[in-house]
Amino acid sequence: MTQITLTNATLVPCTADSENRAFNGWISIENGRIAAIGEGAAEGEDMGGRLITPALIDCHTHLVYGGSRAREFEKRLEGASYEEIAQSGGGILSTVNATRAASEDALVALALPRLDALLAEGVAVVEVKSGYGLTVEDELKMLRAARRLAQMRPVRIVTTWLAAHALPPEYAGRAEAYIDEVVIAGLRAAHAQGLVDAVDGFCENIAFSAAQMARIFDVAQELGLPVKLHAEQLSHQGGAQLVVARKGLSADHIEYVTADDAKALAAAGSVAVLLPGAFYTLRETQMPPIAAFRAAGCTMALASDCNPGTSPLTSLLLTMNMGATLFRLTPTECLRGVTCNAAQALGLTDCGRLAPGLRADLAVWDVTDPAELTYRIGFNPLHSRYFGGRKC
Ligand code: DI6
Ligand code: FE
Repeated sequence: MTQITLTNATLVPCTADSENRAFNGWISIENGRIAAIGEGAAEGEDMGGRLITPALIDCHTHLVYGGSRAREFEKRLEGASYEEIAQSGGGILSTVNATRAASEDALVALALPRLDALLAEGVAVVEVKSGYGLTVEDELKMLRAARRLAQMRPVRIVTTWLAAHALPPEYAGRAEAYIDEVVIAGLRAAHAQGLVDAVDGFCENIAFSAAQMARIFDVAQELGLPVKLHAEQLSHQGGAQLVVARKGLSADHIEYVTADDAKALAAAGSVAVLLPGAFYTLRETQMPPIAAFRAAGCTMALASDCNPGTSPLTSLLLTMNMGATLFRLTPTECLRGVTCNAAQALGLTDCGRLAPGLRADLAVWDVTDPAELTYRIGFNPLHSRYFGGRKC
């Protein structure tokens, strides 16, 4: 049995009862799990008062992809809109071409530096979506690449089927056939191969309708897979209400949700996943209704949305800062958004909090005030990271 105790630490458990109150104390780890946590002095490794939080969780990324969208970025700087670029065959489809052309090995090699950037800031769990293959085989290739990342680094990868991300040109005008032949057929294959943990879609006027997503969710639920949705990002399409009806894990982006949607999400127990990196990159002005989420008691998470088009972001610390500066979230909401609430958004109950019995996934920081994590810009105070009780 391996047992260690970290003592003289400033602990923020991120559990519901203690909220984000930081206290001086100790935490003991046994066999990769948190054994106990307490206030005051104890024998053990002196942490010098350093802050210990749950390791961070990035609950929404498109980490695996080929190519670059730097040229498109320049076009947008010159005034082209994201929708215009998408409609002229650029945008997601340019990443689809590059991802189809890349081998599985190449996709892994391209994703690793992005993953390493996240891990360097104390991340332990990363959700990774497919959605740039848009053929059965290329979508499966993306998910195999995502799964391989967990064998190459000390990290937990949660995979999501996002074949309903864009309509590929070979199916132009035949969205229903694409849904049957690629989205649903591929989902069944991915499930049979153990490659998929959840199902997502892009519910938007430039992508798929709520009715189309409902058809895909029927199959997800038949297979016992949880659902979530890119909903109400650029317009209001009814995606959030679909998540509610299916008791989905989360509705993501949701700049255009209404106060009624917020109440319904809270009642369904679905998490509102806020993605300030995409809001920032697209220079959106429609804010997600934070006051309505708070009033409804809706659980809010924050994620990087790391993707080559709308959020080329591989920093959860910067995501937290953007959550505060752009969306006016409190530092406490930002920290909970990338720990306990992000775990909830992934349906994980064994991580994201410091409590006995949970995985010992910890981040140790060279600061004492938890608000420092949100307040600083471009500064990484990570001291060390524990993954399943192992310092790495
Ligand atoms: N919403 C987004 O912000 C990303 N996907 C999505 O459905 C953008 C993906 C991209 O532009 O490559
Ligand atoms: Fe996304």
